[in-house]
Parts: sequence; structure tokens; C-alpha cells
Amino acid sequence: MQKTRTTPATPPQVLVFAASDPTCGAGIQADILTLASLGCHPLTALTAVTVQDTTGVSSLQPLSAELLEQQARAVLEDMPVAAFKIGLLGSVENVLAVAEIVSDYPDIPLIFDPVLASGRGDELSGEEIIAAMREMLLPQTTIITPNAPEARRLAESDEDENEPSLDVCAARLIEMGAQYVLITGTHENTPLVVNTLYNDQGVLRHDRWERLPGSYHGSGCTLASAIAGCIAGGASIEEAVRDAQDYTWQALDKGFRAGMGQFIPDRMFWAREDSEEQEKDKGDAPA
Ligand code: PXL
Repeated sequence: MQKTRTTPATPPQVLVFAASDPTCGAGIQADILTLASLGCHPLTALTAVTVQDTTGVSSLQPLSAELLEQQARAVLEDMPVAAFKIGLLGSVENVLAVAEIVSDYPDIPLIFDPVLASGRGDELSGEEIIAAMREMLLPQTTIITPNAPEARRLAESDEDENEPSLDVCAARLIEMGAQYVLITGTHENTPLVVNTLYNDQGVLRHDRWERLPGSYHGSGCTLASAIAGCIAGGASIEEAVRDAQDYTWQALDKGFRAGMGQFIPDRMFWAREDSEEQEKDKGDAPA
């Protein structure tokens, strides 16, 4: 007799628009690892290919907007999507293509990580891309997750005589249309890392984290993907922001130095912890 098989429930699916990083430290590979680690099924629309190692980015080659759109439309027409996550887009044309695609799905939460530079300072988005992000993506964003330098660049205005405070930057990003803004404090010169979540009422929460000693590749991708994964799994924005920071901090704490440059976060830390425990138990068991 043939065995019947009940179909397992489909995990929440998150469609990621992001670029390839061959080190798997950042980019679409970081997003896939994070989402899988949190129990989601990632769907991907590749925006660009980078050449890099853990010490720096040597080139960035955007894919055509047509190819990007075809990838996204193919999965969107076939599969339900619980959240969108945007990372490095690579060209103005790609910003416009993604803005048009997501505008067809206004009910799907949009988590936007505005990747302007790599953690080591390589520029990844120029002024024209930033202008297109402000105009076309911010108005559709559920939550944007800039680090402090990215928040300042996105929010700067020709009329500023002095550098605006991060609170002012967040208010400007909300005025441009983002519902929530999470500004991360990794690059700030503070003893603890302070991450602040805002909405149109002002500050919703500050979270303070012990500053880890290393330099990490892909921490922003991990955090934004983890927020997307938590939202796709049914969390509120505040819950997602809290849980995703906790997950990211643990992944960074367990980060490893795979090459000669930055550390890589271990998004699968829990799987390795289990196997270490099992190895230890085996060692402890009587023969
Ligand atoms: O960490 C931001 C980021 C995102 N996506 C790609 C990257 C980087 C940083 O280097 O290379 C592809």
C-alpha cells in the first residue's frame, strides 16, 4: 500500500531583494542564513553581484532591472509572501524596479536596510541611488534600519548648518514616509551600543547592548533580516525589533574569524551549541 504523506505547513516566506557576497558574511547569503535560522523560508531576487573578501569589496556589478523584476514577479505569482526585505540594490534602475514591485503589494510589511557603505567603508550606493530611495522607497517602508551614519546621510539637507541629531534624522525619515525607524548605534563612540526605535510619536524604545570587541561583516543584514523573519512569523514591530536584536547580538557574540579580515556572525549558533552539547554528553557517557 502506498504511504500517504501529510503536507507540512509552509514556513513564513520572506522575499529578499539583495546582492551576493561570496564570503556569506553579508548580503543575500546573510539574509538566507538568518531567515532559515529563524524558521522562515527565504525567497530571493538578486540585485547585484559583488566581489569581496573579509577585508574589503573590490567590485559591484548590478544586474539589469528587468532580470531583477522577473525573479521577483516569478515567486510573487507563485508563492505567498509574508514580508519583504530590501538590502543592497546596486543601481537607480533597481531602486525604481523594487519600488514598483512592492507598490503592487501594499499590505506586505517592508523592512528596508539602506545599504550605503560596507562596514569597512567601501561606498555601495551613490547620491542618485540615495535620492531614489528617499523618494520611491521611504514612502512604502514599514521599518527602515539605518546605522547612525546612514541615517545622517539619508536625512541630510542642504539647509543644515550643523549636523542634525539622530532624533531629528529619525523624524525626517518618518516625514519622508517610513512608519518606523530603527537607528543602530554600532558606529557611535559610546561605551554601550544604543539602538533606538522611533515612530511618528517619537522614541518608542532604546535598547542597550554590550559592545563586542571585534569588527563584524554583515551585522546590519542579520539584524534587518531577523526583524523581517520575526514580523513574518507574526510578531509586532516592537517585539520583532527586540527579539531580532537579541538574536543578532548572540550571532555576533559567537562570530568567527573565517578569513583575514572582519569576523562573520554565526547565524546558526544554536545548532552548533546543540552539537557541542551532544559531543560533550557522548564524552561523559559511561562506555
Ligand atoms: O553589510 C552591508 C552589505 C550588504 N550587502 C552586500 C554587502 C554589504 C557589505 O559589504 O557587500 C552585498
